[in-house]
Amino acid sequence: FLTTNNELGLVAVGFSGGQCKPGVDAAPMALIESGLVEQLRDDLEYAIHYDGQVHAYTELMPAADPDHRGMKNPRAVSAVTEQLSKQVYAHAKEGRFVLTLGGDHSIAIGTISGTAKAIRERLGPGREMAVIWVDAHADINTPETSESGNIHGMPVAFLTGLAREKAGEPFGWIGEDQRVSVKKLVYIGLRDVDRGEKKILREHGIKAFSMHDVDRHGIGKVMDMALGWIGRDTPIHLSFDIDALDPMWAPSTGTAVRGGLTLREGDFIAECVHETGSLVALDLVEVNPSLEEQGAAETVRAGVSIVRCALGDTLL
Ligand code: HAR
Ligand code: MN
Ligand code: MN
Ligand code: MN
Repeated sequence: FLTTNNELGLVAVGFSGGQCKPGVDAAPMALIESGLVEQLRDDLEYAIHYDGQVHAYTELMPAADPDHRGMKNPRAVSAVTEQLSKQVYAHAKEGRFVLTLGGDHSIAIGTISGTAKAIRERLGPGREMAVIWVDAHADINTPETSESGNIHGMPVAFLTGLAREKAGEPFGWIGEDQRVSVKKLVYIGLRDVDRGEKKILREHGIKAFSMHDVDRHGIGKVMDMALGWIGRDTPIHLSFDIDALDPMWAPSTGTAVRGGLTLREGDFIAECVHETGSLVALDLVEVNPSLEEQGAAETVRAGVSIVRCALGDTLL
């Protein structure tokens, strides 16, 4: 209802500065080389708007980037996500579905801020989109609760306003119209949540379905509950971290955690969100083809499968 028919904006983000392991920047090219764009165009019949580039944003890299509030590469991540936010906003404003291929999960600061602003403008006052965050991790550390200083563990804190910066500081560009409220956020797949993050989730009453919930209820019931929490006719931005999947299906990722979703459970989540008709954007992040190289092709294949399912591929 909010995306015009089968128009898709694709943004390829080769950025790894939200964490310390090189290689996650190569994921967009690996996904594209595996035929993702042709599949979306030919099998799923999307009209694809793509500038043909994997953006590395090298022109935005600061000469010096000392730690700020304990964050590593704060200016680089801030500059990249600010630019990405504008790119995603431009697609979303045209009513296109926005597919962003990362990159580490810090890039969600750019993608979600971009769609949040565009969707707010389209919906009018008092209404906002929801975010479904599928991940082994909650990525809701503030700079102060983070033990690693890696910004890919903090995007949700900046997007919800739990972490804030003054204008001129890194991430000071994030405005109120680019944020999402904690009540519109739902997690699925959590199993490696830091102590400070658990406190944040509890104190703000954030809806979260851990692997324990998936085990207890099954993924079908979990999706009913997740989508029920969001409610009908609410635009949804799906941010899918490949490490939500068990390392058996997605070994090539920077912070793999055992005990995750099966590939079918991941695909099922994507299928259910597609079926709502309310999905407006998808991020696929944290595929790192240079890690566990024997599993790289399989990890890329899993990523392609998630994207296809979210974009309407069906089994029958
Ligand atoms: N919670 C840890 C931290 O903040 C690990 C975060 C890992 N994050 C990702 N994205 N791989 O989900 O450093
Ligand atoms: Mn993540
Ligand atoms: Mn993760
Ligand atoms: Mn469909």
